[in-house]
Amino acid sequence: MNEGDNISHPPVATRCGFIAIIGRPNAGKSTLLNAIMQIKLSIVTKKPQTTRKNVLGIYTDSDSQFIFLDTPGLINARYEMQKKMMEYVSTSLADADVLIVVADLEKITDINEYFSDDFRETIKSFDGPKILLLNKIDTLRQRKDVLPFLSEISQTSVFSDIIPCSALNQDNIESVIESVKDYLPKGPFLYDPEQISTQSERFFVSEKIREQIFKQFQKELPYSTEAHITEFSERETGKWYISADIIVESKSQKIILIGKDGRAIKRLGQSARQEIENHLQMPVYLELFVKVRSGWRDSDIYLKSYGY
Ligand SMILES: Nc1nc2c(ncn2[C@@H]2O[C@H](COP(=O)(O)OP(=O)(O)OP(=O)(O)O)[C@@H](O)[C@H]2O)c(=O)[nH]1
Ligand SMILES: [Mg+2]
Repeated sequence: MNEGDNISHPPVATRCGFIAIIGRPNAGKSTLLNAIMQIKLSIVTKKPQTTRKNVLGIYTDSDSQFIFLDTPGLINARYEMQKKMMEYVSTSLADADVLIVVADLEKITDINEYFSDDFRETIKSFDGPKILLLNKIDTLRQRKDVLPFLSEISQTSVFSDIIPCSALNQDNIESVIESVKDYLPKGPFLYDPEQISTQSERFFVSEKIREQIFKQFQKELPYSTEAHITEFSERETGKWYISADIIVESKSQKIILIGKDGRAIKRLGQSARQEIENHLQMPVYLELFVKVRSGWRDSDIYLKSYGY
């Protein structure tokens, strides 16, 4: 018997908890999740309302497990789809131990205007530690008028911590992680430390397609469009076949999506396939079909079948 075999070590005190990331559309919530995870998990575009469903990211260090929930930006819902988006925000708040509110320093001019009554109510409804991230500090060089806002916000007692950061440049993200860690409840890990999400590859693949639609098409079209995976199978060894329906609201949108001689849909398919291959780390054959489903954003049946 070796010396020391009988010495019992006290169990390492681990921490584990859920953190909801909320804020206005385009504030940088998904960019923040990706910066923390060090992997592109959640889709990001320049357009607001990119995120429609919660995206769950699990970040585990030596003694703590952080389960982040990226959520859709807070809006006044018009369509049934947007109501579902806001329900995702509510459920993530109900599940969370810690709240991160992401504010966009590039957009803020007036504290009362930025934190509208609805936004304040949502923040207030959360009963736990709240951390305010002042995101996009990299844009501040162009804006001195934000200084009064910073001093005003630092006087509020709503937030346990206020942290300036740049999710895009991955600046000060360690402070965000440290701050959250202080508030995580003590407890065992809920997931394997190697696991980074609980969501299916089908979900991430449909998100990659939607991301390219947001990037390649303008105006209302991305907002009226959904990507729905209909087949995800290994037809030949090592090569995956993915078939997806692209749902639009009208015939005219279908024409735009397909483009002259099918050029637009071809370009969309090529870039989506690249993103999917990067994500899955394997070769993929991607087939896209455009379908008109008028009123899908207000139809419970369609929304349900698209995973809302
Ligand atoms: N300059 C700058 N841009 C940023 C920063 N963080 C995010 N962005 C940009 O802001 C835009 C929106 O970022 P997202 O991460 O998609 O924002 P979001 O809050 O998830 O938006 P929704 O999903 O629409 O609610 C993108 O163009 C990002 O590149 C930052 O720190 N600095
Ligand atoms: Mg987002």
